[in-house]
Amino acid sequence: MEIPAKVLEIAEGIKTMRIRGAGRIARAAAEALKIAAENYKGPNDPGEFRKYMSRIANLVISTRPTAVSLPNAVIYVMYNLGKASGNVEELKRIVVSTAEKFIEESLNAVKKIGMIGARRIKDNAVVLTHCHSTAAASVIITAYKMGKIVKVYSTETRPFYQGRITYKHLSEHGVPVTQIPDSAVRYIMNEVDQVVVGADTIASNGAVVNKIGTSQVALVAHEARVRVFVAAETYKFSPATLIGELVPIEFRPPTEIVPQEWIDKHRNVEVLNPAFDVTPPEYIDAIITEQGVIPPQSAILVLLERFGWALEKIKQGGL
Ligand code: RUB
Repeated sequence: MEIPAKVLEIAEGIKTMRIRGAGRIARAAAEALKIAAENYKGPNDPGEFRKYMSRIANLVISTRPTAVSLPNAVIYVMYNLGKASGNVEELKRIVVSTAEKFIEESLNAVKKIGMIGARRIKDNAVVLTHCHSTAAASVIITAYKMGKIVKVYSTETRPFYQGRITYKHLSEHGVPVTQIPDSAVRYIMNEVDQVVVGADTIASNGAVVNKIGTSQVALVAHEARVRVFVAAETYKFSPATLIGELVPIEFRPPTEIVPQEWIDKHRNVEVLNPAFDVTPPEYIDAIITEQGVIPPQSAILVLLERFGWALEKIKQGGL
């Protein structure tokens, strides 16, 4: 059976970063599964429906490698489908309702993170953020509305300039934002009280994978004794890291850094575009989740609580 055009559009949107940011990617993935189920027109055979859904799941997961929120969203829906029995109509309903539940819980988690995280922001704080994270923005906007934030420094976040999205997002809520180039972070850090960033993936040892440059920001903050907070929903914790799997770092096309003509003229120059980096737990003061604030060293507890059920499957190579 053909894959519905809308599902292909979502997959392409994630790949080309029209849909970006780990939370939005996860919700888009759940939406793609829902649309696929609703549009299934294959044989009236539960086995065929399951095969079709697995094909969609693999397609969606293959779009971007680093943010674990993507496979976690897909696995959540597919695990519930795997447990269910019944005819095609019943199975379709399971996919639709679990996808909707994931999306709703995800949006609620971002709101809760805002409320929980804002309590950790000091009065009259100057905050620095990197890239564009809806979870980090939720903390910043909530704290601003509580009258706690006087200024936000937002890095431009080369090469994709997600800082401009942050600027627009925060400004729309009245937050005073100053854009700085990524290279100005150390210069400006002595004015900063707290750093708040998001996460694509959190490993069982508390290491945080986020937009390239996050680890430099955290290192500079550590040197300046500025506290670093990571705002992340619990579906950004990676169950595979419980058994020692590494988080794959996405390398994107060099044309996001320099134009093709430049590459053609400088054939002997290699241009690398790693999209994410890893910040070790020692440089992170706390992770703000929808369940509360934890030290990075407690990431393993979140993982066991949320993904304990997945361990057997992971060991068998099933996730
Ligand atoms: C986005 C990025 C964000 C996290 C968290 O990278 O690194 O900090 O995904 O975002 P990209 P959110 O632009 O390459 O997707 O809190 O919105 O999930």
